[in-house]
Amino acid sequence: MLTVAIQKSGRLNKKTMTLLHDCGIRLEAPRNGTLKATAKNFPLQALFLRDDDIPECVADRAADVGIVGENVVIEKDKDVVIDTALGFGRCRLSIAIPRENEYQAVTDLNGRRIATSYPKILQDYLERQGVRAAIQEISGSVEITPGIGMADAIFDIVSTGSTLLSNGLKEVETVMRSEAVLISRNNPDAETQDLLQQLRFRIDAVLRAANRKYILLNAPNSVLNEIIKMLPGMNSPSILPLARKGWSSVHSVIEEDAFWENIEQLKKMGAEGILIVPIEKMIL
Ligand code: PRT
Ligand code: ZN
Repeated sequence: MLTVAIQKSGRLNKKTMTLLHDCGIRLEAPRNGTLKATAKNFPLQALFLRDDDIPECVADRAADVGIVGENVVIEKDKDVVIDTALGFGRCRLSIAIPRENEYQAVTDLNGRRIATSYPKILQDYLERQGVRAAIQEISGSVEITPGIGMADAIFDIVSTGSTLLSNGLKEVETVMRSEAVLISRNNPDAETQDLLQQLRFRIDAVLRAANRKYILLNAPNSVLNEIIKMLPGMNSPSILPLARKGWSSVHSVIEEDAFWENIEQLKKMGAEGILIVPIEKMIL
């Protein structure tokens, strides 16, 4: 049985549950007071915890793996390893100061008070930069501290930047970027290693599919070579003859990021009837 520590409620809970669901692992969502759930169709049990407790829980063997923000993993500094980046919960950890204050360089923070819930990450950063500042550790609402005179700057998670904006702050240094990650221990036992490998295989298939689309199009045979060069697919595209003389149907896989750019070019090359279809899982 693989025990997975996941966030009980909060920003990562829903996406974690969705990821496990897409991996074919059926778990009931945590209700008030539920600490554990056992999956129906995979030897896995979930422990629902506060995100701050997840690294320790894995390090202490209460769970075999965990899903948590990389920022929390680095801050807690427990004996765990980052196994797989999961592509959700993306954010950055930045230093921000009141909008009206001048700022030239990180040395401007010398002698200042910086409020944060991530003192270790901040301390390491300031040391690397050779800056001496007073770190004020607080557990929540970091963004209000400059406004009430408790701090000169903050170090906090930023996503869209609207929290900083509405508190009259501006971002001056980006210290790290973070996303949700799967964590595990060094040297797991054979059973854990085997189950982790199965879970990782499923996660990889889901993540790969999420970044790609299946594309079908019709094109004149005269441009097929050029189209094949643009759409290498997983190996090479499938080409099927159409009833319409001199035309073929091309089936392939394209990267989500390259998608709009490619569509424009394909149309110019004479492609017609372009269909883009989501992929559920992708195994190489
Ligand atoms: O209850 P528990 O302790 O489990 O949860 P929590 O309240 O400590 O964490 P939670 O659920 O807020 O966040 C969990 C994880 O989500 C974080 O550790 C990050 O890895 C990730 N994440 C991604 C974020 C954000 N985006 C985010 N925007 N965590 C917090 N925020 C907050 C941030 O603190 C700030 O207050 O959102 C605000 C900024 O957002 P913008 O969009 O206004 O810039
Ligand atoms: Zn937390």
